Amino acid sequence: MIRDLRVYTVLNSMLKPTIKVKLWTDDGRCYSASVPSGTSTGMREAKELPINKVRKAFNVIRKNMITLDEEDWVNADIFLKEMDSTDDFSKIGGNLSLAISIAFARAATKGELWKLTGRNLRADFPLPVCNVIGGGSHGGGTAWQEFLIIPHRTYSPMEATKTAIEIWATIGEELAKKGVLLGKNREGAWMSKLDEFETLHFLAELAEDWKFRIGIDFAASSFWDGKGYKYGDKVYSPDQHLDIITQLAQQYKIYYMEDPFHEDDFFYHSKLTKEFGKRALVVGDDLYTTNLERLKLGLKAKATNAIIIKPNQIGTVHQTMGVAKLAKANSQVLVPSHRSQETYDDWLSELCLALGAPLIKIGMADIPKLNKLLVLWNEVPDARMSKLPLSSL
Ligand code: 2PG
Ligand code: MG
Repeated sequence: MIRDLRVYTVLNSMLKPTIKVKLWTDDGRCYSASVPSGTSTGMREAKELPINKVRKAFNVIRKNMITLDEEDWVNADIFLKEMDSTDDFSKIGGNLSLAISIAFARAATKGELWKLTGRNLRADFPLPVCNVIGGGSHGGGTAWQEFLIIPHRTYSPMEATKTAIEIWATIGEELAKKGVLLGKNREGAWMSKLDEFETLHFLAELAEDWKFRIGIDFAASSFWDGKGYKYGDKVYSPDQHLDIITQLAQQYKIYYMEDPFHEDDFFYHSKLTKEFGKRALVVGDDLYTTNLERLKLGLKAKATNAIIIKPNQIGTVHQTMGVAKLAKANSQVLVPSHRSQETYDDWLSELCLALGAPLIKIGMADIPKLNKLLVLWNEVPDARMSKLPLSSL
C-alpha cells in the first residue's frame, strides 16, 4: 500500500529545475523517479509545467494516491490521466505525471522496473545509438541535429559502451587535427565547423575502419520554414530534400534516419520508407511524440518502420506501453530514447528491457543509463545482446 509520496525540485543536466518524486510503501521501502526535458520538443508532446504549478496539482493527487495498492500501477496511471482530463497533461503536467508513474511502477516491481512486463526470465539488451556530432538546437555547426553511431558488432553492453566511447573519442581527436573542433554540446556530442555533407563524409570514412552503422536525427521541423528545408545557405523543397537524403543514404549506407521531414509530413516519410524500409530505419520521433493516435496515422500512411519511445512525450508508463505494443504488433522497431536535458535517473535502460527494444538512443555523457545496462547484464538471467534490426534481410 502507498503510505506517502512527496515531490522535490532537482536540477537537470542543463542546470534547469525539474522534478523528482519519492514514494513510500507501508513495508517501509522508498521508490523515486526524476524526469528529463527535451530541447527540440515536438509540438504534440505532453506539457511540462513549471514547479509552482506542479506543486499545486501534486497536493490534490497525493491525497488520492495514499492507500492505493502499489501493484495496481496501471490503475494509478489511468487515475493520473483522469485527474488531468486533458489530452496533453496541461492541467497537472506530463512531468509530474511521469515522475509519479515511474515511481509507482518501480514500487510495483519492488525496484526492478525491467520486470514490469513479466519478461523476467530472458532479456534482450539494446544496442546503443549514440550521438557523436551535434547541431541544430542542441548546439553545433549543422542544421541537422545529431549524427549517430551504432556499434553493432558488439556482444555485451560493456563492449558496446567501450566501442562507442572509443569511436567518440577518435572523432574528437580527428576533428581537432583538422582544426574544425568547436567543443561539446549539451548531449556530449562534438560540435564542429563541418557542414552536413562534410560531417557525413568524415563519419563514413571512420565507419570503414571501426565498422559502425551511421545514423542521423535530422529533427527536420527545426529547419523547416513552412515551405522548404533550410540548411547550409540554401532552402530545399521537400522533393529536393528527399533527393538529397536518398542520394546520401545510398552513397554512405545510412542505416538510421530519424525525423527526416517535418512533424506533420507523413507523406514524405512514407516515400522514404518505401525506398529504404527494407535496409534502413526510418524513425518517427516528433512525428509521433509517443502518442497512440499519431502512431495510428503513421501506420495507415506506412510512414516509418521504427519509432522513438520517450515516456515524457506522453506522460505515463501505461500509455507508453500501449504505444510500444501497437508499434511492435505492426513491426515497428522500438527505440527508447533519452532527452537532451537529462537527470541521473536510469529508468530508461530498464524500460528497454521491459519492452524488449533492440536499440536505445543515448548521449555519450549519459553514464548512469549506460552503467545500469552494465550492471543488469550480470543480474538478468539469460541476458543476450539484441541483433541489429533488419540485418537478416
Ligand atoms: C531527440 C532528442 C534526444 P530532445 O530529438 O531525439 O536526442 O532531443 O530531447 O531535445 O528532443
Ligand atoms: Mg529526435
